[in-house]
Amino acid sequence: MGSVEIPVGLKELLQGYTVEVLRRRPPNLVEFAVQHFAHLQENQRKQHVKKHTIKSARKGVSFDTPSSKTAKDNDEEEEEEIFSDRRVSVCAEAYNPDDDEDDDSEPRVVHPKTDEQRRRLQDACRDILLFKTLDQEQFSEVLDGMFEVLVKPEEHIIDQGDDGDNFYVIEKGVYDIFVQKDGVSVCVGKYDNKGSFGELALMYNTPRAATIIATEEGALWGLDRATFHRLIVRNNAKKRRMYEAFIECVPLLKCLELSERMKIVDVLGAKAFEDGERIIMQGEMADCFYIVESGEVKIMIKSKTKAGQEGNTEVEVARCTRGQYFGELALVTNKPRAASVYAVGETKCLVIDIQAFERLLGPCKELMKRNISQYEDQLVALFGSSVIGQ
Ligand code: 1OR
Ligand code: 1OR
Repeated sequence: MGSVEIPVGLKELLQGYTVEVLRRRPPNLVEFAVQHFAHLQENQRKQHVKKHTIKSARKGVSFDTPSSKTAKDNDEEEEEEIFSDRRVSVCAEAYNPDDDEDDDSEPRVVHPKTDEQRRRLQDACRDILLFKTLDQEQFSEVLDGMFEVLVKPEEHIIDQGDDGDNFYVIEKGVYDIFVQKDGVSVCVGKYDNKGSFGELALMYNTPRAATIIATEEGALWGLDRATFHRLIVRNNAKKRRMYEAFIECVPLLKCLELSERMKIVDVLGAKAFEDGERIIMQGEMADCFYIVESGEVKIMIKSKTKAGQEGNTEVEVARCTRGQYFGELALVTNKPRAASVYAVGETKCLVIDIQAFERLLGPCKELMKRNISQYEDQLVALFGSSVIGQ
């Protein structure tokens, strides 16, 4: 018997329909299929019109893009994207969220919630960095679009290599992060009752970069791919415009490629602090890293008594201003925070979580370590050798 050739795009087309059915649970599957495929056809038509318009507009104009693809490559990529509803792997840098205007025609997804659910959801989302640069309306659309997911011990929430479906915010539970290294699955970190994951595959149209497994019973809030695109990925275009110039002049980040610096912008959050507000507390466990965007911070260390015990008075040891960073020491050494940090006047910082720090700031670690060795010299000069190794 001859082999049957599966047409390109068929699998993704049927998968897309199945995902929508599971997500929306329509009462009539046939009627829903008619609507779903009619909507897809309409989007394809619009994409063709838009892409041809863009292509004609590009003629005679030169764009400085990070990728050096030929016109033929680009044409092929566009065809592929149209066929597979953008789920094939498309080069991260080539993807421009600004092009995503069609997303506005997507129906707004609302998962009804009780008051109690909404309160829990709001608590879980309060410190999520990806939501920090959204305006009020976008944020409330994100909350509307989220749905509760209860998980069991050892459940795989995400498997490395899969296509991305949802982004997740943690309400509770501990989740291990595994990454394949030389064919072996290695635990590279964990989320402990806070944070979020699953943004990378949705942002860059890439396969899942890690496996996430629940170690105990837990609760998550999911956000579907289309809503994540419409609200978060499109907001990233604005973020890149807002922070590009600033990020370019942060000395620490000079050791990264431009595309890597832009990936930092995609996942960072911005936080504002009032005069005197404590940003970091000495002795606490660390989960993020900071760059001062405006204002100033002071670094205070509790002096130690001769017996090696912590004293009550704090001594100012350093200040950081625009473009300087702090909060790296605990992440690099895996120890509690070595100092407290306070805002001096109104201060704004860019914040990067520990997973993004590990993933993206590797090339800057040597420079950080050199600076850390200077802290140690000064610490000994100020307090004597008893404080080292705290
Ligand atoms: P995703 O959509 O690729 C897996 O699905 C998620 O795991 C990913 O998004 C991140 O949100 C999250 N490298 C890649 N992804 C990571 C990592 C990670 N940690 C968490 N995720 N590294 C570990 C850093 C502690 C780098 C490993 C070399
Ligand atoms: P962290 O994660 O330990 C506190 O949180 C941060 O303060 C720390 O990372 C550094 O980024 C920052 N000694 C210890 N921490 C310092 C120091 C410092 N300066 C800045 N930080 N010293 C000052 C050296 C000029 C040595 C103290 C005498």
